[in-house]
Amino acid sequence: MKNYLDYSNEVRNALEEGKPVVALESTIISHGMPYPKNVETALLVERTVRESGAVPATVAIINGRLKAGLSHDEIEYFGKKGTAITKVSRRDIPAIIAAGKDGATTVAATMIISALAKIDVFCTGGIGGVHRGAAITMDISADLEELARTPVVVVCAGAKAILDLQLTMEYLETKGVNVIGYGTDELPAFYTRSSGLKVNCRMDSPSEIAAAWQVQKELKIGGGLLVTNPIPAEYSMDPIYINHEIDLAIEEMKKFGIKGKETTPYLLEKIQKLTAGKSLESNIQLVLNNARLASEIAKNLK
Ligand code: PSU
Ligand code: MN
Repeated sequence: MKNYLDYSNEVRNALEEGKPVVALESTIISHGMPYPKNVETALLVERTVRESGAVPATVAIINGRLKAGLSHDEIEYFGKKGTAITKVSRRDIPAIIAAGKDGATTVAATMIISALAKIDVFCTGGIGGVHRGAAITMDISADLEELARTPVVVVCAGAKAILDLQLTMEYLETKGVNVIGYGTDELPAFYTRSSGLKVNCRMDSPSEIAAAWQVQKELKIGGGLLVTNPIPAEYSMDPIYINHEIDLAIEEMKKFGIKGKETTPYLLEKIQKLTAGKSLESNIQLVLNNARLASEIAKNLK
């Protein structure tokens, strides 16, 4: 892997010493939040991981090199360039490396690089999933397929209602992905704590999650593990309000004929505008909350 992957000194030392490490993605920086909040948030998430007793490894591709651990300047660069940096999922990795380009890694791509870097736990905000209307569009995020095949624990706040959450759960069931609700029986819906859908399995402590992960690895069951962590109640949004804004954003998207990999970034930006930044504040808080849980899970791994 030396031919493709660079560790930051902090991440390399942590892994060599067997310290807990938490991977973080970079599409959320370049395509998921506006500048400069994206940079502030990325640095705050790193700080939260450190304060929780783990080492953060923000993952990206720079000049064709896979990176586990970015400097503050590199995070600033990804935030400032924003959507000018290519959004990189599984299919994009080889060509971006071969061309020596930069890439902001999605959940799928960050899982692949985390697994190569021997990092077991990855913290994000929301995963991609089955989009509404997928029966016609076939728009299903590569994140789901990655959860089916790549051995990483992904901590998220569920998925946004821009997706069809029921179909997303069905897809994960078919693919054999365990969806854990942390302290809840219900799948959290990102901005809100509940969706009306049941998770596969409820767990109330990081040690339970770590133990289940250890068994999954030892039995070589394969694939990842999805941990869904509800947004703290004080930051959760009114479901009627936010779902209305999401519906408006989807209408706009259809009107402008937005498709493919542009869909998710378009909807994220539109929702932030429609809610005058309120959804962004919730988004930031739920990521910090996930960073704390991911760190605790990493600390419980042997
Ligand atoms: N959902 C969010 N914020 C995000 C994303 C999803 O609430 O930033 C990003 C993640 O990087 C995720 C990607 O992996 O969007 C999914 O994109 P797509 O739907 O094109 O697979
Ligand atoms: Mn898609």
